[in-house]
Amino acid sequence: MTRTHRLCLWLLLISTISFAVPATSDQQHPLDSLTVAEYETVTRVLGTAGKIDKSSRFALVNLAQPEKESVLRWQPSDGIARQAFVAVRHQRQMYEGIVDLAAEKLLSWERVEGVQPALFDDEFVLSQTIVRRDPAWQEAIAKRGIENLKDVFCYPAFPGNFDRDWDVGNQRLGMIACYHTGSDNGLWGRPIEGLLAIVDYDNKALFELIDTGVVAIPNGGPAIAEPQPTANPARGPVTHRISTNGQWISWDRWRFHLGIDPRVGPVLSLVSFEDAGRERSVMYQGSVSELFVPYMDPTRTWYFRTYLDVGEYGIGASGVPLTAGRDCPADALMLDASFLNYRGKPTTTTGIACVFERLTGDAAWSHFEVRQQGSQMRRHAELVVRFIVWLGNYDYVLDWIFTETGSLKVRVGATGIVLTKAVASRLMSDAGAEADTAYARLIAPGLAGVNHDHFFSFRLDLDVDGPRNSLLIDRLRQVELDPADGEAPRRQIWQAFPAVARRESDAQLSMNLRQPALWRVINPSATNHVGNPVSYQLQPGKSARTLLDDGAIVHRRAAFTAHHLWATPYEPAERYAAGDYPNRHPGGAGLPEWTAANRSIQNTDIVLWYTAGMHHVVRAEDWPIMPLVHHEFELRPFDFFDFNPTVSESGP
Ligand SMILES: [Cu+2]
Repeated sequence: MTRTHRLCLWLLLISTISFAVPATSDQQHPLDSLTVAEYETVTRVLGTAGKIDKSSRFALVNLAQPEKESVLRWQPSDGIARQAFVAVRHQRQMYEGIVDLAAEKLLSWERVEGVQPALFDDEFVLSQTIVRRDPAWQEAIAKRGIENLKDVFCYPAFPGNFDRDWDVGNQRLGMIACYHTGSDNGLWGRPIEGLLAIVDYDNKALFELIDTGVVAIPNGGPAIAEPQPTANPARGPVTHRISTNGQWISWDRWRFHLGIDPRVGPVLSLVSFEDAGRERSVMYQGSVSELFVPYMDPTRTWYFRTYLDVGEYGIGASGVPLTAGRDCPADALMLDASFLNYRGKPTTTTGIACVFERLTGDAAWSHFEVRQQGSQMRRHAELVVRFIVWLGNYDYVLDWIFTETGSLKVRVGATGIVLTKAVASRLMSDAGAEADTAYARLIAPGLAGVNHDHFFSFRLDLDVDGPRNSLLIDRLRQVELDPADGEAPRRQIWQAFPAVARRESDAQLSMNLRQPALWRVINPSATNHVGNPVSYQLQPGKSARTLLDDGAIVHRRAAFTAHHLWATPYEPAERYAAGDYPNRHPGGAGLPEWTAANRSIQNTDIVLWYTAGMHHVVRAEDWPIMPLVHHEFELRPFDFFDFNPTVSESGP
């Protein structure tokens, strides 16, 4: 739940681990991630221009996206214009700027009014120190039988925006809930319930203390067995068919550029598939856009827990350092990435992502031919790009999966530890159990897992055989027939009724089993060998939709959850579904704001926004650690090829 290098801070608090020495490399492509040397240029330019001082906090520094047309036209002989986007909080004000890295020049610097950036690492530490030195909080802790403040660990969240009196002031406030660490069972199973400290980070003071009464601290849960020592093989040799060139990765007939952005994590760009000697474009850029995790407990110490993990914490720089042979196969290609931390110091995370090939044991296709009494099959091999983010109690495993059949799948696995609430009931037969579990389920004596959702929003800038695309919706509808008119006595069938989405409002769609539809990005100017427009289909997988009304206060900041699918005309500044600064935002930013003009999305460069959702009713088996729950969707070639693309290729 925290952002840049919170892992570092966490570890600083409880142990000591150091990160690898930053490495630099020459840029080879306009989309390459910023290097340590470039980050140093950013801080030097801002320092020279007098825009920052020691008190300044860097909220986000990443590659300023170069103009798309210039990237598409780019040749290695062109040279590379490099610019960094910078968001800095200085003297309680947010500023955004662009730094020209080659010229070492500040191109723009603007104040952004009334917004709050994601959590800074020092605020994570400040959350602990503000409460610990407050006498009222100390008294509340003592009342709960805790003698040693060192046994208390606190975790900050942001207050959201709920039309409270103090929501107007845009103060930088944190909501601090604490846990008792004094057992072997881990802190997440020992919440100090009924106590919430609201802290003012700017004034380094307690803003309000809410104490709704003592609840016994639960005894955690069964200890999680110590992991077996794992072999930690040196990197490589990479034995599969992956080849790399700078940040380019090629496998089978796929080729793409992979960067790790500090805010959204992996960004896959210029994704193409080689078809009969032609490199055919599938997607210009794809990445996570936002994660929304609202809890459904309306009580005073819980109601605000509606986390927007990308905008409130940032997930890219919080990627877990992965180990080959444990988080990824032993022969995986391990990738590093550098970020600028909140104080303007470059850091590098080694193994922040891995890339590997695997045989799934499934068939890409198979067939038994009766006339020859023989069968054929093609083994299913795929390439996985893996990134794992650590968000406090939860962990998300994000896999982008490429298949030989031309599909690109995205799989998000939720795991880690559920957010728990201490309750008086120890058994469901206890008198107060029904009330205690109105918004939760009892998962251990005195410990409840609170109902919540996970929504994963993805930004998918598909360019199917080029940028000029349309969204075609094939609606499958029941058709009544009159047997008297036909040759056969059939009375009902279903037919596909295709319609092109002309404007943004036509593309605000959700899954509906009774009224199914295929969502396809077509290129109206390119046809396959029988004259159908080439396309890629966005095939949703297991998903859920918000159960709350569009206008509900909880969802105003995350209105993108109102539909599974949105489509917008390409606009470089539109990157985050809940807006650039969803923290404390009154709501309506991002997709609802952009689509208010109901722009044309026909035969132009379009971007899809897809949200996979999950209602999480917590079960006993989710404790003490939650088995991975996967959500997946697929970008599937649909008339993109003239036939099954694996038929003409030899398999692995
Ligand atoms: Cu969950």
